[in-house]
Amino acid sequence: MMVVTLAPVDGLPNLSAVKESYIAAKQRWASKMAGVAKRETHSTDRLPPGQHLVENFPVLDLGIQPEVPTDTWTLRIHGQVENPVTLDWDAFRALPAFQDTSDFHCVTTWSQYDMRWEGVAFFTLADLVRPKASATHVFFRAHDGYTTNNRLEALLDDDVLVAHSWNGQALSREHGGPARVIVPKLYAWKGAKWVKEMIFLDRDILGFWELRGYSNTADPWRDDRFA
Ligand SMILES: Nc1nc2c(c(=O)[nH]1)N[C@H]1C(S)=C(S)[C@@H](COP(=O)(O)O)O[C@H]1N2
Ligand SMILES: [Mo]
Repeated sequence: MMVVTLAPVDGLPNLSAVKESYIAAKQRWASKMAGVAKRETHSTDRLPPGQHLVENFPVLDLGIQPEVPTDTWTLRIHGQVENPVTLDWDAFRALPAFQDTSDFHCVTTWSQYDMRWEGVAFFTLADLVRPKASATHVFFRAHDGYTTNNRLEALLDDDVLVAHSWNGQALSREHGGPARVIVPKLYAWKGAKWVKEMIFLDRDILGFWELRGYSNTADPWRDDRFA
């Protein structure tokens, strides 16, 4: 079993300002990692309204599938954080590994169950950069020019990660390799393929689809597709 090490609470900056919700959410994640707790589910209806189940893994992009070699790959995480970082591939892969199986819901109505992802938990990255109390949102940029935004709280869930592998294989280029963001409880456009930058913000900034009429909240169980 994987050993989960939590950063000591007194190692957190400005503890009084750290949101209770961060700590509570992190505890849920840690107990899941330790095998004690099941993941939180959003609903007892596994298939959200208006979705149909597929067995294949369709590819959706903006017509560009950038080739990003791992030897030049970097992930820059900055903004409203105490410790901005730029990770190269080796540094990213040296972070604690996180594996999770989750369902995938695309706004174009297909869903696939039991996608096995492996990568680095969003919590691990958040612990590394230490969000300031002012951080409320995260804006993501990708190598194809795509952007998307999320509420920090939505990312502090026990199933959010930056994935480098899917179903035991290195993530293919068409599916966003070397690394993509997965936010299972939201429509899949909220997870950037070919991710290169995560900016913690003290306000919301809309991303590519959010600017083009898609819902900013993107909750599949509320059929929350369009703004
Ligand atoms: N960089 C980038 N990320 C992206 C997209 C994109 O066009 N570019 N499309 C989004 C959409 S709409 C969906 S449904 C999923 C599709 O992932 P897939 O192609 O692996 O199925 O990626 C999301 N992330
Ligand atoms: Mo999508």
